[in-house]
Parts: sequence; structure tokens; C-alpha cells
Amino acid sequence: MDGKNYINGAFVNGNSGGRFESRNPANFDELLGTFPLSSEKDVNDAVSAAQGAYDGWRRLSRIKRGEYLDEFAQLLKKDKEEISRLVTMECGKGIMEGRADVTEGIHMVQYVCGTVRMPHGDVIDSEIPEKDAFLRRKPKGVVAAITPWNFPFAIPLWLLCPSIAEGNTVVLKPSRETACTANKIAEYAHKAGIPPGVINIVHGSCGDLLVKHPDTQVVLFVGSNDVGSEIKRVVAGHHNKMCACEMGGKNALIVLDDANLEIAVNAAIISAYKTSGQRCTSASRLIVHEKVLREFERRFVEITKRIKIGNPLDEDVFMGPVINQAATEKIARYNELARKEGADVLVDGGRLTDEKYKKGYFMSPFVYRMNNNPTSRVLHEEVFGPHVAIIPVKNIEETVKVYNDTDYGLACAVITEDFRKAKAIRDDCEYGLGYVNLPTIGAEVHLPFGGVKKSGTGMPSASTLIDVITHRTAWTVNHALEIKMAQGLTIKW
Ligand code: UN1
Repeated sequence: MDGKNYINGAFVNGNSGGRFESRNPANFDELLGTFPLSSEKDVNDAVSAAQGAYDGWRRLSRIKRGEYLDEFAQLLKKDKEEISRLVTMECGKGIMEGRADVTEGIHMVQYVCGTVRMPHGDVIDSEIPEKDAFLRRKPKGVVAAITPWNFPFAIPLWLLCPSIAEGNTVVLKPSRETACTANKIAEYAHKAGIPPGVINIVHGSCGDLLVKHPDTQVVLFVGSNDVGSEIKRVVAGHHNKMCACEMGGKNALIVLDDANLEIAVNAAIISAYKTSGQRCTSASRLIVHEKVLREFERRFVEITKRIKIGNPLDEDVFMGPVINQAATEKIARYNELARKEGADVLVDGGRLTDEKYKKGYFMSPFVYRMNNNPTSRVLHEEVFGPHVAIIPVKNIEETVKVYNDTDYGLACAVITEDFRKAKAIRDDCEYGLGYVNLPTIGAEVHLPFGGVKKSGTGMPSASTLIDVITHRTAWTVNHALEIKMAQGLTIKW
């Protein structure tokens, strides 16, 4: 793909002349596309295109804006398989997951189309019978969206679709790793007739320019805590700029003493290894009651060793490569660190170097048992790879304590048949996404998505994103011929 920026309804070259590459992580000899390293001028052009389109766009009815999105969904659905293959080739996750990513993106477009005919405000009584009061939402203006590579299709649509349905316009800065998928989104938005300037895309390493640009009113970010924290610092220095950040996790799947082990093992495998452990919702901690520890471990390790790793386009491959060289090095460092911190290694994993793996960033799972320890780095830091700790616990109090002993609070799954114990987990653990007898992954677009603590501020997904990309206004109308104040104040001159 000869990649370009998408600004004001046109695919245009960058001004700097610099380019970067997107390659297939399962075969780094395969070049998928090159893209502009956008300059400050490119970012300014994109923001002014979004600003220019804003007035016309916000004045359309929500229903009309929804019709554009409906057309967008229809076109995407027709080419779902082709887009899924591109997603898989670009970010390395198995083709089933590539399809799920595209499905999740389309679900978001459909969800948002549904919302445009739903009530989006409130009628509120005034203390004065002659007054009517309304809560009405208004768009904020230009939204900057900065998105990661692990859901290169769904996450941009999580952020774009509600934003534009509410009347905002957007500049998207996708991950450099998955620039081709981002441009596919632009192609389809263009075909759907979404007016010029409503969606713009700039590529490269220019997210900071968007964040500090005086004319972006909202910053939406999904990615690492380091970057998100920096975004929050910059945004805090601007009055009138909002941000919502979703920034990873150190999630856990909890297996209680009465758990159905069939469900527990299956949920653990899915939580730990889908997307090769590279989801913000992946579980890198399995907190297991000592009563079922041996049996759980035996089954989990046995399946882990059978996991098929390989070309993610093969239907029967469960785990593709990780995203890049830096990821392989980071994961290997944490595997090493686990040993140093006293891990009991159950499955020794690392970079795969056989002939069939040597052109890609393939890592096999690393599994260990380790008691919780407040100073351990491997039990507290996000690894983002197939790196899994099994942590034994004795009772529900200890389970809650261990679960909460991280700076993150995104996804929490508990496997139990006991509704009282499930309630204890529900009430006392710190998370944004809670699951019973399910994995830690598998969020749905119409539910709130986001976490607490270091995992995020705001909820950058559909059903709660609306609070970030709109502001609520109180609109009060007087039908009397005199002014009566709610606090009983009447003034006669
Ligand atoms: C992410 O990794 O940033 O819950 C989001 C899930 C996904 C979302 C992951 N749909 O599995």
C-alpha cells in the first residue's frame, strides 16, 4: 500500500517527505505499506479540516449522521473477510481474531446507528411550574483519537463512531504498526460518503502535536500507561480540553475452590493467550485456590504445551507472533526477571528460532508459580505477552488482597459456582470489567469499557464515551410573563 494521510476527504502525501514502513510481524520480509511521517503542517492541516467540517456536520440531525454510519456498516460488512485478513497480516493475531476485531468494529457502527434514534437528553421539572427544563447534549468540536495496534480496526471505530454520531469531527492518529488497517477505515468512510473533514487520519509519531493542538477539544487515547500519563499532563495544562485514556492492566483470572475446572482452564487459556497475551484485558495472573491448584496447574500446563503457534492466517493456529522486535525483547526480559524473583517455572517459553519461525516475532508461553509478593516486579508490571503467573491463595480474603495488589484495575474474572463468593469479588475487587465464569477478555461494545487506578480515566468506549465527547447543557424555558426564581426570590421594582 502506498499509504497517505487522509485529510479533508482526500488521500494526500505528507509534507516532511519522511516515510515509515508497516511489515507483517509473522514474516518481517513482507512489506505491507509505507506511510508519511507527518509533520506539524500535516497535523495543522488535518485539525483545520476537522474544524472546517464541524459546523456543517453538527447542524445535521443525529439521524442523518446515523444514516452515513449505516452506509459505512453495509460496505464494511460486504468486505469483512478481506479486511480481516489485512488485520491479521498487519498485527499478527490469528485469523479468527482478525475476524472478531472487524466484527467488533462493525458492532460499534451498528450500536451507534441505533443510538441516533434514541432519546439523548432528559426533561427535568423546575420548581416553578411555568418553567420547563431540559438536559441537552452538545458536541465538543474536534476530537483527537490515538489508537493502538492490537485492535487496529475495532478500537479506532470505538472512538470515531460515537464521536461523529454526536456531531464532533475527528483526527485519528493510529499506531505506526497498523497504518494499513487505519487507511482501510478511511477508504470505507470515504466510499460511504461521510463528508470531507469529518474523519481525518495523520500517520507517524505526531500524537503529541494533536494532543497539544489548541483546536482539539477532546483527546481519546487507548495504549500504554506511560503515554497516557503524559497525555494527561499535557491536557491538564489546557483549559477546555478533555481526555479519556484507557491504559492497560495487570488483570487476573481467579479460580476459587469450588470452580468448575473445565471452565476455569478454558477461560485461563483464552485470557492468557488470545492475541498472544497482548490485550489490555489479557490475564497475566491466575489467582488459584490452593485446594484446586495442582489439578488446575496440571491441566493448564498440558494445554499450554499443545497450543499451536504459527502463521496467523492458518485457521488452526491459536497464537501468532507478537508485534515487533522490541516486544520480544521486553517479554524475554520479564521471563528472565521472573526467574530472578524466585518463580517456579512450569513452562519455559521464549523466542522461537526454528526455520519456520525465524522470519517472525514468535514467542512461546512462559508459565510459572509464584507466591504474591509486594516487591515483585513481574507480579505488578504489565508484560503484554504470553507470560503467566499462577499465584496460590488460601481463602477469599487473601484472593481479594492479591487481586487488588497492583496499580491497575481493568479486568477481573472469577470462576466459581458460589454466588456469595462471586459477590465478594464483585464488591471488593477494583476493576472496570468484571466477569463470572468467563475469561478476562471479550468486552462488548454497548457496555462501558475502561478501568480504575492506572488502567484509565474516563471510559473510552461506546456506551460511556458519550460523557467525554459531549457536554450536558441545562436549557430552561420560562412560559410566564414574570420572572419567578427557583429559590423563592421575587423582586418587584
Ligand atoms: C484492548 O486490548 O485494548 O475485551 C482492548 C476485549 C477486547 C478489548 C481489548 N474486545 O477482549
